Formats: sequence, structure tokens, C-alpha cells
Amino acid sequence: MQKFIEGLPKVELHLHIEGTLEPELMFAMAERNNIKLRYGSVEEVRQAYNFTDLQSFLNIYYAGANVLQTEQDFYDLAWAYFSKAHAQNVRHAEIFFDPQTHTDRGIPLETVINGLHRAQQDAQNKLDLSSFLILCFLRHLPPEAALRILDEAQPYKDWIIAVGLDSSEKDRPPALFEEVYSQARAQGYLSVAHAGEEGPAEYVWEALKLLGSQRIDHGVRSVDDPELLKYLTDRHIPLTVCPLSNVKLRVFPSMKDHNIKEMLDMGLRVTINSDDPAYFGGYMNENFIAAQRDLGLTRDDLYRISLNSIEATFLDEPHKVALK
Ligand code: ES4
Ligand code: ZN
Repeated sequence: MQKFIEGLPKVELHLHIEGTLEPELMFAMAERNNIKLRYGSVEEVRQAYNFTDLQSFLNIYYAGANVLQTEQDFYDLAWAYFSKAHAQNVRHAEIFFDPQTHTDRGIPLETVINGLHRAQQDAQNKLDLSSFLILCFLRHLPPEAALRILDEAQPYKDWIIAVGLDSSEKDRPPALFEEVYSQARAQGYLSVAHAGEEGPAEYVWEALKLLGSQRIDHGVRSVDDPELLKYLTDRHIPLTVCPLSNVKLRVFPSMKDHNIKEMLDMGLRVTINSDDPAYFGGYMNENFIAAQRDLGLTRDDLYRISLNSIEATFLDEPHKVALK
């Protein structure tokens, strides 16, 4: 089974590029940028990754992102990710980045995007790995801040396929971001949103109805609402599920309790993704392997998930066909 999973052509649809920062690279960047880390060693860093919920993770994730300073840092971060993804037979990736995490500490948006974009070009040319960028608004910050970053991103619009919504979900309903999504869609961006990870099924409805979200990131709480399940199934709306993340952040007590197999069997367009692989213990193969082992996914299930991912991409039809 492991060989089958490793050989399966894969597509990554839920990946935060800042969440691919491995402790080794964090240390290298801290050193070259003269930044003091509060950890003495790579082992100490990994020991700090014992999260109890989304917020306890986000605190450490935002602290880690501080070492990213120069265009080369963003290039190196993304190139390291693309190399790993390529080694795991990932053929296409639609990756999130959090511009506000960087602009709020004085790093120009230009620095962030130029570095990421150059790595994307190299991944395409040297690894035959295609990718799109998704600009995420931080939902713990005011909607006005999201509007400002959308304006700032105007010059780079052609390098960004969609907008997304991430960070702390509890008490931050999608409804708060209706205006910025409306403006983004008017500018030609596609849209996705995190919903139903720690938040309720109601937030999934809001993401769909108020934000026009074309995929739901996580969405595992949708099972609490039968009407929502029917809506998602009838319209083939993809859910980008992240098994190892969900267990690490205690959305489910263990992998055996995860509902991805149940949702797959209900006919939902579920996909498997890695979220923040440097923090949650694995990239695509590790996510597939853990879910397969503990939930008894069959080869047909895995094949279905892989096809679901291709259908769920923002690629045009000929490029989807080319991935199959
Ligand atoms: C995230 Cl797991 C998760 N949920 C929400 N926002 C995020 N940003 C990075 N990882
Ligand atoms: Zn996420």
C-alpha cells in the first residue's frame, strides 16, 4: 500500500507555504538574518510543536515566520517545498500565503511575492511541477485590513489565482469578510475559505453563500448538518481535508476517529492535503499513509481521492486531463 501511495500522482490543494518552514531552514535563516530564536536547537523546536488546538499552533507558526526577511528567504522556502513535493510525486500545487503576516512586520508585499513567484517558475521549468498562489486574508484581523491588502495586491493580480481565508476560526464568521470577497471576485479572483475546522457547519454555509467559496478548506464539521451535506454533494463542492493536521490540532482525538472515509462514502468530493507539513508531521505521502492505515482506505478510495483532487483544481480542462 505504501508503494501504491508513493506512486500515486498527487495534487496539493491545501498548503500554507509558511507552514513548510522546517526547523533546519528556520535556524539557517535566523542566523543569516541576525534574528534570535527562542529555541537553542532543532530538537527544542520540534519539542515545542505539541499543540492542543488551532490557536496554540498559530502562535508558534507566526513566531516562526519572523525569520523570513528577504526575497531569497521566500524563494528558498518555496523551493524547498517544491523539491519535497516533487519527490513525493506531487504534480500540481495550489498554495496559500499569508501576506499580512509579513507586511505587518515591515516586509514589503513585493519581497514576498517575487520570491514565491520565482520559485514557482523554477518548479515549473526544472521539476515539471505547476502551481498557483492563493492569497489568504487573516481572519483574526479586521476586515478593513483584508481590504487594504487586496488593494496592495493589485499589481500582482496576474500571479494570484484566488483569495482564501485562514487563521483563528472561532468567533470569526466568514460573514465578516463578505465585502472583501465581493471586491476580490469583481477583480477576477477565484475564492476558497477555511471553514468547519474548529468552527461550526454554519460557517461552511456562510463561506459558500456569502463569500462564493468554490472549495471549502477542511469542512469536516459539515457532517453535523445533513442539508449542508446534500448541498455539497449535489454541487460537487470540494473539501480540502488535512488528516494529520486535524489530529495534531485535536479536531479529532485520533486518526481512527477521522471522518474522511465516511464523507468519501457519502459521495462528497473530499481530497487529502498536508496543511502545514513542517508542523504536523508530514507531507502528502505521510497524510495518505496515516489515513489509509487507520481508516482502512482501499486502493479504489485512494484513486477516487486522487481524481477528486484533479477535479477540484483551478486548472482548465486540458490541464486536468493531462494530470489523469
Ligand atoms: C492553518 Cl490548520 C490552519 N487553520 C487555519 N489557518 C491556518 N493557517 C495555517 N494553518
Ligand atoms: Zn489550512
